[in-house]
Amino acid sequence: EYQNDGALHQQLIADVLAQYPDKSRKRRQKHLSVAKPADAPEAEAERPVTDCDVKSNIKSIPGVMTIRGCAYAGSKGVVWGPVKDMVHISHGPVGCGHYSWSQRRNYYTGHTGVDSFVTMQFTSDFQEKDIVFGGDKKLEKLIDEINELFPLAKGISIQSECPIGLIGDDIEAVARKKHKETGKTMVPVRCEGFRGVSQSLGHHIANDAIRDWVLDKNDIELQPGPYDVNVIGDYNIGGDAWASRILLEEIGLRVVGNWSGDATLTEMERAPKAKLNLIHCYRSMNYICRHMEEKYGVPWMEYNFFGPSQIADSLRNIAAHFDETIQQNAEKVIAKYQPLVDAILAKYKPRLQGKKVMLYVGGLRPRHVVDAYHDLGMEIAATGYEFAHGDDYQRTGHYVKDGTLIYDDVTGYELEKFIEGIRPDLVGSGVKEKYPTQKLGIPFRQMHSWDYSGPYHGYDGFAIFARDMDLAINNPVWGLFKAPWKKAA
Ligand code: CFM
Repeated sequence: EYQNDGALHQQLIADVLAQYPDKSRKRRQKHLSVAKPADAPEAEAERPVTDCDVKSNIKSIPGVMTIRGCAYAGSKGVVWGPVKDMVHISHGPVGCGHYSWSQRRNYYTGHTGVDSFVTMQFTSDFQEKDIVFGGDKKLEKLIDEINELFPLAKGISIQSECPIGLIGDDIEAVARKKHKETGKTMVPVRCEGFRGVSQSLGHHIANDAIRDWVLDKNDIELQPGPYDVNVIGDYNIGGDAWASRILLEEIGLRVVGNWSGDATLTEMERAPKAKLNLIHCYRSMNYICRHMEEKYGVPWMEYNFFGPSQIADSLRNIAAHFDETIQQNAEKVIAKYQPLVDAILAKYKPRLQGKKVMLYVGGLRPRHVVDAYHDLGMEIAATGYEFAHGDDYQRTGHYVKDGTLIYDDVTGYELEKFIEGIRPDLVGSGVKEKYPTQKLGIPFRQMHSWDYSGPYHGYDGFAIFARDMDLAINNPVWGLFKAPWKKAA
C-alpha cells in the first residue's frame, strides 16, 4: 500500500496557478484537484472511493497548449474509421485526412483496397471553387468513383470537415440520392471540427449517425443464440479486441459484433439482436448503448480488461449476466490464466515495485489502466483526461487513491511543471508529451498507440504491458543521462 503526497500535489497546483493572469487562473483552477476520500463512499464498494471531481468538458483557454482533438477526429478517427468494409471520406480540404492518416493503429484483417479500407485515405480535396460554389456535386462524383473502383465496399460514410457546415452543403441529400442509386449504406456525419470543445462531441455525433443511418436500415439475418454479446468501444488498438475476444469466447459467449475495431457494417447492423452489450470505452460509445437499451431492450454493462485484477472481476461480472455454465467457465478461464499471471508478476514485479507513474490520456484509459499498474506493484501519483466528462471523473474515484493529483485538459505548461515537481519513474501519455518528458530524463510510454506495441487488453496483453513498462523504466540509457564530464571525478 502506498500513500500519495497530497500536500505536494496541492502545492504544485498553487504554483502553476500563481503564474497565470487572474482570468485564466480562475478558469484553470476548476480543472485541477487532489483526490480526497469521498464523503459518502458507496456502501458496497470493496475499497475506498475517492472524490476526483473537477470541472470538465469545457472549452480550452485560447493561448494555452491543449492536446485535444476535434469532432472530426472523434468521428472519423475514433468511431467510424475502424469500420473496415466501408469507405470513409474525409470531406473537405485535404489536410484533416492527410495528417490523421493511419495514426491510430486500429488493426483489422482483410484485403486492403479490395474488401477493407481502414489504412487508405479518401478525401474530396476541397479547393477554393468548392467553397464558393458548394461541394455536393464533387461529393457525388467521388462516391460514384469509389463505387466503381471499390465495388466490394459495403457502404460509404461522409465525414464532414469544418467548411462543409460553414458553407451549408446538403450532404444528407447527397447520401439519400446515392443510397437510392446504389442501394448501399450511405452515412452523412456532421462532425465538423468546430462543433463542441474536443473530440468528445465527435464520438456522440458518430454514435447518433449509427443510430440514424445504420440501425434498422437493413434486416440482417442472425440465428439468435442465448450467449450473443456485442463488444462496444474496443477499437483493436494493436490488437486489443482480439486479445479480449478470445477470453469472452473461452467463457462460452458468442461475440456477434465488435465496435468498431476490425468491425464490418454487418456487425453494426445486427447489433440490436444481441443479449448484452459489453462496453469497454464508456466515453466514446455510451450513447449508442443507452439507445440500444431504450429502443431494443438490450442491457449494457461496463468492463475493464486491463490487468489481471480487473480482468478477473470483469469476467465474473459479465458471467453473472448468464447461467451457471458461463459462470463456471469464467472461473475456469481465470484459473487457466493464473499461471501466466504468476509468471508475469514473478518476472516483472520485483523490477517495477514502488515505481511512480503519471498518466494523461483521452477519456477512458486514465482510469482504466490504473489497476494494471497496481497489479505490478506500481503507484499512480497523478492522472487526468483530455476530454472526459463528469461521469468519467466520478468513475475515476473507484480507481485512484487519496492524494492523487488530478488534471483536466492539462496545459503544456502545467503538465511540465507537474512532471518536474513529482519526478515520477514513468509518464504514460501521447506522442506530443513523449519527447519533452524524455528530455527531462524521465521514462515514457505512449498510452494511446501503445508505443507501436500492444495489445494491452486481456491476459496476453498484460504480459506485453508489463514487459513494455519494464523496458521503459529499466532501460540502461537513463543511467547515461548525465554527461560524463559533468559527473564527479
Ligand atoms: Fe476511448 Fe480510445 Fe480513450 Fe477515445 Fe482517443 Fe484512443 Fe484515448 Mo487516443 S476511444 S476515450 S478518443 S479508449 S484515440 S482508443 S487512446 S484519446 S483514452
